Amino acid sequence: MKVAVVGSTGMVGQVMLKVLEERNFPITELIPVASEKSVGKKVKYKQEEYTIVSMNDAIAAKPDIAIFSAGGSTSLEFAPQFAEAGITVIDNSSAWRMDPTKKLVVPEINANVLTAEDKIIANPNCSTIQLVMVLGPLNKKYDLKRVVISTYQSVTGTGKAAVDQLNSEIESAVNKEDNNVAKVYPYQIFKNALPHCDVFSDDDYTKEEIKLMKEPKKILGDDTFNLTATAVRVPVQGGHSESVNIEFENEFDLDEVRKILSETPGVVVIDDVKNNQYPMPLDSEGKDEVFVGRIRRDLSQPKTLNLWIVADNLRKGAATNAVQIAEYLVANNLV
Ligand code: 2RA
Repeated sequence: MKVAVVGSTGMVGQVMLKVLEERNFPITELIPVASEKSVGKKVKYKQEEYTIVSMNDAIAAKPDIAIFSAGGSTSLEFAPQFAEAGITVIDNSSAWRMDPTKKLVVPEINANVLTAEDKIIANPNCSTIQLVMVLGPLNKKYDLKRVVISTYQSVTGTGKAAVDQLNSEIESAVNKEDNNVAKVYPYQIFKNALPHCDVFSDDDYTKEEIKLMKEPKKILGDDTFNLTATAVRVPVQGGHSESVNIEFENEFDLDEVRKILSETPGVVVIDDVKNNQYPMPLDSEGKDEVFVGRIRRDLSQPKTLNLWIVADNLRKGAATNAVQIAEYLVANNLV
């Protein structure tokens, strides 16, 4: 397989290269792509250096698959050009996710919707991916009625500059000097929590919250339940955490819920509060699983469950999910 990684110098792009290597994806030729200013620079893959090429040179090289993590505007401009050239695009930006002609895929949940005709495939938002990995199997069994999500999102979701802001603020606090670091967020993030992930829309929800309220319905192929979300940025780097309250149409049994989730590929249940065992971002960093714990009945109303979901937003929340889509395409001769 000739594979292009578009946005290969970014945080997610670098993790994509790492995941492709770890999973030994059948690459015969790697084509790293980045913005004009990076053309000619090198990226490492399997202990070898590869020279970054331009978008047009990547199209001309005619890879079989192009995995994009280069932002929405770049994807809107170039994904159709790659697709036009017969290249299958897996895009990590939000550009195509809610486009009715494009598939939005978490392989463990809805890979079966993919066909050879899908030339631009959307990778869901990181906080959506870990949520639907849990909602999917529970919806099948108990039928979702309403979901309330509060997220606690890693600064890695914003990018390298945000990680630099957090680390610099920590350094300033330790050294007791203000090093005037460039601020990505409107406020200090160290020792803080910002209820502000992405930009605010006219209805006073952020775009991140709207993604969490819309994308799960498309992935699950089910418009019969409702969601509401509050997305919060916290000074964490290992992954996104989500407190989720789920009301079902039907009654459930807690032991059966734990069994269903334990048997779901890609999900790991860590739920032993008597021994302080529950998922944490510090433990999820660098892993591909979605971790679930604090599973308990909501005592305030029937047929309602509380739980806690944690995953590395750069891996299962982005790079690994995209690579798993590519693996499915190859395994099913769809590319
Ligand atoms: C965030 N989910 O965490 C968004 C984009 N990665 O900022």
